[in-house]
Amino acid sequence: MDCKPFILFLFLCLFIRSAKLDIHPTNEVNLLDSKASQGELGWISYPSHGWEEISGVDENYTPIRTFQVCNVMEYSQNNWLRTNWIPRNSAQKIYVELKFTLRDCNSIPMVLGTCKETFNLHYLESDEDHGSKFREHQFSKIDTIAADESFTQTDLGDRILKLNTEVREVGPVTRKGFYLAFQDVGACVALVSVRVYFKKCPFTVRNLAMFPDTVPTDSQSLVEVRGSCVNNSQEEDPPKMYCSTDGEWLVPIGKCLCDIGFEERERACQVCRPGFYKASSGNLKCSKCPPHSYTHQEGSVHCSCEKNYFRHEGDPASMACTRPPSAPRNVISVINETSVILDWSWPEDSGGRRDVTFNVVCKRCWPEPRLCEPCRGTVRFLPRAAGLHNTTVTVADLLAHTNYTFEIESQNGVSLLAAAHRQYAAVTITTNQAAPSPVTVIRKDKTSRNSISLSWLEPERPNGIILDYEVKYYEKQEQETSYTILRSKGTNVTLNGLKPDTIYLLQIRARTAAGYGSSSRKFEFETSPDSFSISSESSQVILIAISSAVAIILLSVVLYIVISRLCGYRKSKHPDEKRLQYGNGQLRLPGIRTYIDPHTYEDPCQAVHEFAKELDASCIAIDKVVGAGEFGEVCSGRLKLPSKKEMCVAIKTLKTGYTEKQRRDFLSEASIMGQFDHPNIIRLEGVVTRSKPVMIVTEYMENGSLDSFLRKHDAQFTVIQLVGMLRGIASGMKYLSDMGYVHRDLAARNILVNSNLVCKVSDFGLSRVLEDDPEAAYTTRVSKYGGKIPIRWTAPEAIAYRKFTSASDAWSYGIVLWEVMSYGERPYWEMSNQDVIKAVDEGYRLPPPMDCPAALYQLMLDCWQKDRNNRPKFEQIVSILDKLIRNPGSLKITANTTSRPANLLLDRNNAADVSFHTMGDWLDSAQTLPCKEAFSGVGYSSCDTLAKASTEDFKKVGVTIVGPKIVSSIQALEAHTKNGPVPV
Ligand code: ACK
Repeated sequence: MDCKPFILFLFLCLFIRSAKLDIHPTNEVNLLDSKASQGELGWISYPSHGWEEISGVDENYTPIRTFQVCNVMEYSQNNWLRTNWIPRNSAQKIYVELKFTLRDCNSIPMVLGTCKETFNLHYLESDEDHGSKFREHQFSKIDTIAADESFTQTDLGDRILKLNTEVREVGPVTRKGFYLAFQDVGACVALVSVRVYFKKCPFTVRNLAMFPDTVPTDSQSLVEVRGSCVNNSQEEDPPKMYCSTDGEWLVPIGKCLCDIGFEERERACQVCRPGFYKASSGNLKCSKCPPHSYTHQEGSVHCSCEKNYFRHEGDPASMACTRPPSAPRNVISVINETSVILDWSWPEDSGGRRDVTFNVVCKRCWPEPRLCEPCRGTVRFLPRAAGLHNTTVTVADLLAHTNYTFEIESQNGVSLLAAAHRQYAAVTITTNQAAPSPVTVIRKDKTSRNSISLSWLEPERPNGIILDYEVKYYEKQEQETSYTILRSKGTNVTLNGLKPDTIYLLQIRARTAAGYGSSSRKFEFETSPDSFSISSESSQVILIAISSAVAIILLSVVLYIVISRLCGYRKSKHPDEKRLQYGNGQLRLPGIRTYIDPHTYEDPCQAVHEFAKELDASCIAIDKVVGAGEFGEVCSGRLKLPSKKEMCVAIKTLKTGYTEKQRRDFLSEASIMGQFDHPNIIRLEGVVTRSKPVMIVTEYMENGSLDSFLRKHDAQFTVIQLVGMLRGIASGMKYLSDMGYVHRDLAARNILVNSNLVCKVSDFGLSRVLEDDPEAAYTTRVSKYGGKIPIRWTAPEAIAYRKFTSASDAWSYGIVLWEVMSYGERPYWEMSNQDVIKAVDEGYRLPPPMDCPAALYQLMLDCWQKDRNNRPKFEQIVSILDKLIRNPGSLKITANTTSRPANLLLDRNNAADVSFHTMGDWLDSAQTLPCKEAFSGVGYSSCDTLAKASTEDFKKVGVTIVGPKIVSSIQALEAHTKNGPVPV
């Protein structure tokens, strides 16, 4: 029976189903695939009537070749089908995949007992193709192949068709190639496809390393494979993987990193795009260029800086390019004799960097012609002159009464890279007079029984011309209970009349126009013992010398009295004498310059020309009007004097149509101003009286008057800056009071501020003192000039009975202090003048401004002491403020609660106690032991919280404190600074 046709039919149906699954894994490399051959396969059949090659088509109508055999009706079947020679390639182990159908013997009618349901698979290795030579015995059997599923024919005549797939492994194979053979011993089988393959680990890229195609070994062990880095990458750890016998990659180790300028994209290292950079190797993405930098190229490792921007060598590539900082701002100087504290604000633009530092350059300057030279090495900078991280420096050991310019330069890490100009702010100061430093070197030249001759070296810093030396000495054992003082013009002296064999202690101090300096330390000297006798000759000489000296001294005294009487008479009209008479009614000490009231001149024009320079109007250019004064407009402009640099000036004009009195009054301000020479007093440049308009020309103050300046810059300054301004005002007022001048209208509106925040006292009118001031108000009391009084700024005794003194100026200073600390708030707000007078009289005082340091509020209260003798002198105010500046920590304790002061005044007795610096001080001084408990009861546990407590809070716990009668802020401050840093 021939069953071949129906077998073939089955094949086709099965192919349609199996083809869909016929996708081989990528790690299988085919050595043979019968389905891939479209022509005859050319395999050999023995005997030739056994296996038969048949053509068919698959589901795509692609021709395929199949083999079949079905000699089930005959005995002793031994049909071989041998493949062509298959090259081994690199395979070590091969896989044979067979697809076949096999007919169930039971389904074949009338078969003899020979029908089989298996066939055998064999192979033969050889190094070459043997062609058609076939020897059965050379083949080795791989396995007997049985069908998992055979097909059968049902009773109804339907056929159930099953395709079997069997895979067998063979290996290791070592020869160059091999044959496979299929032995049929009497089955009905159709070999639909034969595929021979081996497995490999295919090429792959892992961790940016490439791993080549790798054929696993036949043994069970893994093959270790070294990867090689993809282009533009470097090994970080050597990359490795293991190829398993199943053709799978296992255990990746190590990795490669993309080079700089390349990033990992799609398992490769690809170049950075323009506008991006990568500065370090690693598998990061390329980064966008940071601010102020760019790149137009691919593969950039960094970005270039834009014009005027730079990168410091230590800057990371990811940092924005930066530029040098702008100049420091708001430089203020606080002068203390021969030292100055410079304080400034951070530059507006730090250039994008945090490493801003400051250098201070000191120049000593002469005004005419303006020449400057670098300061000598004796000048000390604290903490140092260069590389300052803070915005303050103290410059010490300057020369007294000398002009200096300080340039404060800001720098950052890229300043040196920028060829730009230095960025600095300059401030010019004049040091004050200072007493000489102590004498440090004293030498004993000669000693006798009754005398000692000494000489010494001039003090290291004389700070002026030394007028004489004071030598004080006494017997050591007398402990200074009695001493002798000698004055010497030179640097040597002989002390006579001493006891023999006695120890003396001696101190010397030098005197200049600024007064005595500190005494030297005590030096010890001993006279010779009694046995050391002087010859009679020498004693005679001494006697003659002493008698002559006494005679000369007597003669000098007589001559001096006669001459001074004569001169005194002749000079009685000299202003210096008026000084003694009119210096605020006080007798001033000779040698100290004193203010002269221009009204004491019969012709006030004479006073103007004595104290003010007449300017040629052609030297003045008016630029614009900046305000209105009582007598006319106030303008800004420029003054260009021959052979001098042009300078900015303020010009006060006298409006046309003035009366003679108005002219006199207008110019009296210049007569007063012209007598002053101090860095905190507005400087008069000159007057124009010989042409019209009549003008008063002063230095120009860029920031105008202090009250409006503060209102414009509300809360923008540090406390130290405010204290620096206040210190300047106090220093100017000290100068005025030393000169015997009483201002009478000290108020923030009459203080001018320049571009360096230096404050200068201005407004020195006379009759105007109170009349042209818009704040002046009519009261029943009028000033001695018949003018009005600015009630809110004026001391009660000046309001009540016109007692204007430096002490009433100190009261006004307290109000200025309040105005400054409240950034230009109006004192007593909208209270009426009458209410202000009444409240102040009853002991009420302004409350502390918001965030006002307690020490400053205490100073205000001291200035507002009812008894004017208890108010601080301006000298003390300056020294208090200096101490605060040197010890900024003392400004941290604030006097008030957090809000702006309410429109309510404080009882002076309570208010006076806001300033205590430690809680203990305060409680102890208040002598209120029970109150300690009371406070602990309401949770006042620290000085800070206590300092913030309002008067109301104090009252709540029943504490009332009587304020000390003395100037408590000075005491409190001194007590505080004792423990604070050592003053410079
Ligand atoms: O606040 P201000 O701008 O500053 O307005 C007033 C105005 O003139 C009337 O006094 C301004 N002023 C007065 N003297 C000077 C000066 N020396 N420099 C600059 N401004 C001045 C003042």
